[in-house]
Amino acid sequence: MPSLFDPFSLKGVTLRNRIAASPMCQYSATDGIANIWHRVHYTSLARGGAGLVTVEATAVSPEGRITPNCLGLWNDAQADAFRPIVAAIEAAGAVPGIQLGHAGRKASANRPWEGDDHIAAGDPRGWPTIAPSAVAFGANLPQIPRAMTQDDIVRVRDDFVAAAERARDAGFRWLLLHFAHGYLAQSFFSTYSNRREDAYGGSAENRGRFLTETLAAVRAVWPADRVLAVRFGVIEFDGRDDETVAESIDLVRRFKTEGLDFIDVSMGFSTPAANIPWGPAFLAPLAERVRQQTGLPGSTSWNLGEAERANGLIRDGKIDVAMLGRPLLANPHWPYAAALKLGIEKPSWVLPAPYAHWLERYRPE
Ligand code: 536
Repeated sequence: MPSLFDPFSLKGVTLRNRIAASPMCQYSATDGIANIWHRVHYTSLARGGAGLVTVEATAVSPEGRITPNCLGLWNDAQADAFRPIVAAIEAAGAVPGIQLGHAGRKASANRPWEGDDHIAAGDPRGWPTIAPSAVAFGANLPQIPRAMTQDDIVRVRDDFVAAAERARDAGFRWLLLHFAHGYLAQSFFSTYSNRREDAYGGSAENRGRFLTETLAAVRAVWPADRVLAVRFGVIEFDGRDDETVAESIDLVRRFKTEGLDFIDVSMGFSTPAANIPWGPAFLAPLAERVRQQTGLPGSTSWNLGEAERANGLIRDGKIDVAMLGRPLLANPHWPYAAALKLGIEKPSWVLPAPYAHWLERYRPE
């Protein structure tokens, strides 16, 4: 079995190791355009040694942003702003990836450090939200969304396709569709948010239809030699998990039929009533199950950020890639520190030659 520091190849893409920077919202853009902060942030993650650097949830349309400060990819100015970031990630030896999403009923929110709630009605910074049904998330996100028409469904699917084309042309090599965390795609799948009586609601197959159609449409424009991945919330931790997980695994099998290359296992966040059993690598057993029952390579995240733990998950064949978020914010150089902890003698496995050469005979205290 491979270790955390063995390369990972899928389609025409090779990661130098199994450490991926998870997409992490910076909420720092104006008009959805990446700026110097994003350049610093993503360059740091790549420079620190991760194999894959995934740009944060990027909205496929203005109304699909979580906050007014989210990145977007619905126009060419936004696409152009990503080009130097793609180049910087590659120059530092990592593969550039991007997550595309639509926030659905969780859109039009204040930043986490400015309330994490819906922007108040009447505030010109906010906007009307859309979702499969006119049901609010509740708690801090009380805005009632407008139920999407069939035309809306086609338009949002086409927005995903147009954004994927721009991501392709900007040079991203790993595309991660955001089908998790209670945002639009997840909200089609979840019965908490989907009360539709047409072909997009009701049975698990119908609730999965928007997701499979969007995936298939994106696959048609996403090059065959690049990776198409989905982050999917396969569990809610709401006491109904046996049924949810079984339905989710069925749906991931359909994703595979439509051309999915890689599954990133996450949570639904569809209800404020969830009771999440936070703990070290608590989603890894589920990721292993999804990986085994679908035959797709996969990853998960959440509390993997200890070298022996992350390495053990790869060694045991539970996951193929470890998605790290907060550990890389705390220390972008986590990969090098992890390599030293795991006794890897050659820094050139982790870092490019201009650094590795000098670090060959130097060990930080
Ligand atoms: C989950 N989050 C996921 C987000 C943005 C906000 C936070 C997303 O998918 N865009 C999260 C919860 C707790 C800690 C870290 C991340």
